[in-house]
Amino acid sequence: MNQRIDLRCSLKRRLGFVTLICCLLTTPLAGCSRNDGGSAAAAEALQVVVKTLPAVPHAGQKAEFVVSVLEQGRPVQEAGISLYLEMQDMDHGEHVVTLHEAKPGEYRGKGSFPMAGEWVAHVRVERERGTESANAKLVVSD
Ligand SMILES: [Cu+2]
Repeated sequence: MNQRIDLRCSLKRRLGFVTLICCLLTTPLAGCSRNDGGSAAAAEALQVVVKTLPAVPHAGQKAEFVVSVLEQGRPVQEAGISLYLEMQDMDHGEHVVTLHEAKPGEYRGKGSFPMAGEWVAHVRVERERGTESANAKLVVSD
């Protein structure tokens, strides 16, 4: 048990910088047409922070993604979180990384980038009320 906690701590210390704090775009799913005047709640901003390990991922190598999702300072739990990785100025298609909730409001998963350069991670946050997304810019090295 202790060992496991130690492992987590050291992992955290080696974690890269905060790549981005993004504000949300609230885009409720088309199928979810609740139009009951609850628009204030729907317009609340999510705080999405994307970190990578290593801090600057290498092209062609696995990187770990750690995405924290907060709403009004509270962790957003049991959401479906996925990343769509897209190269900024080039079409490499879409690389989807599905994350799992490692602890409340913190989602992790692994993926890789085929090429060095500037990338955008589109973070999708799926909940019952709809899907929201945020974008984070990432730099990938050789
Ligand atoms: Cu490219």
